[in-house]
Amino acid sequence: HVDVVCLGESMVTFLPSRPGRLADVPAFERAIGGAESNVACTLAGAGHSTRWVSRVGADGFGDHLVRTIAAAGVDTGAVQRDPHRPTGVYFRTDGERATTAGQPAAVQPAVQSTAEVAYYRAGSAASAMAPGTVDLDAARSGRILHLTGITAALSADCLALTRTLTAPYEGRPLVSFDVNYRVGLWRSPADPRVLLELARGCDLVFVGEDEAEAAWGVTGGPDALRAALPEPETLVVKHGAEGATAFVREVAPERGGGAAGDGAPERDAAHGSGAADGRAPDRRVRVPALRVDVVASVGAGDAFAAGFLSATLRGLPLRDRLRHGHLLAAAALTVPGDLAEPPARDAADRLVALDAEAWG
Ligand code: KDG
Repeated sequence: HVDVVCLGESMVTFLPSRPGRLADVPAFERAIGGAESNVACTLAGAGHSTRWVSRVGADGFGDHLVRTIAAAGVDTGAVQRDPHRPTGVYFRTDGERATTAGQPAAVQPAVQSTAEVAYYRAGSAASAMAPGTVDLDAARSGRILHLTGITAALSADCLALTRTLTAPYEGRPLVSFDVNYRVGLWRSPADPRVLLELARGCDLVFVGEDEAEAAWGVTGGPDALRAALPEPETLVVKHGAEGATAFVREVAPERGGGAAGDGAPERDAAHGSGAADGRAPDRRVRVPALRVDVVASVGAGDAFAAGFLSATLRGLPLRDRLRHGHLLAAAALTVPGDLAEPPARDAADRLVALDAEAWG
């Protein structure tokens, strides 16, 4: 088994040469994007074995994606080439948030200030991923399978594939799901509430408070979200620039340290929800985000997920899983592209071990 398999569409991304509106930016630089391959690349950089499962065109952009993601240390052997459909591309601007120094760190806001995104991905090679076209054995070959709600929005086939992979089956890996509500992908009659249904079938879910409100109309903070999503063993609710709250239902004591590693001020020992419906009570930990000068927020949510997953694979306590998420998000927030070089593991561990004062 590899540590993590990430499945989803990646695109060649065009980053603006300067701030401004899409109508005004004169030149763009080529980079790569794709929430799931971002997670795979970041995890590979953090020392984990990863595989990316996807479909790209038999074109130069497809070559570039596969080459770049493989060069990051990710296994791309299960990526299919589609001779009939192109690789998706997208252009974006940074918006106000990215040009204002002193902004606090944000964990991938779903609704970004004035940033504009122009996707050219309808009918892409990846939108033809389906239960019958994807190598399902490869998709299920990790200790963790990481998916996002972006895939569900790409086509009926992609939604069917997401349903297949999030349904219960014998020997299922731990399924991680980042809701990743992308407003621009849900303009058709499709209803983003399907993301709530999909998330319910997963073991670990990442969701922003803002996107839960925009996609599902769920308001009322992390406890309300936990009430709406009681099934996943782990739920991570992101509060934009403020931080994140994780809920974990633990039947057995946590591996790798448990209470000794969890700072008391950030932790409620037991959280009431669950007891009434026969589920074990939650542990609930809230950890503030790091404050950094944001260069571009895109990719920060993926880096956060990668940090949390890496620490989960290492059996670290819940508080430290969140801190590793924030640390990698901070790295991604301070570069223009989606991907930042993660700090070496021992450096990351030292930063995560800093006291509560350093962590706000
Ligand atoms: O999380 C970053 C992604 O949003 C970006 O790389 C592009 O995958 C992408 C998407 O579909 O928005």
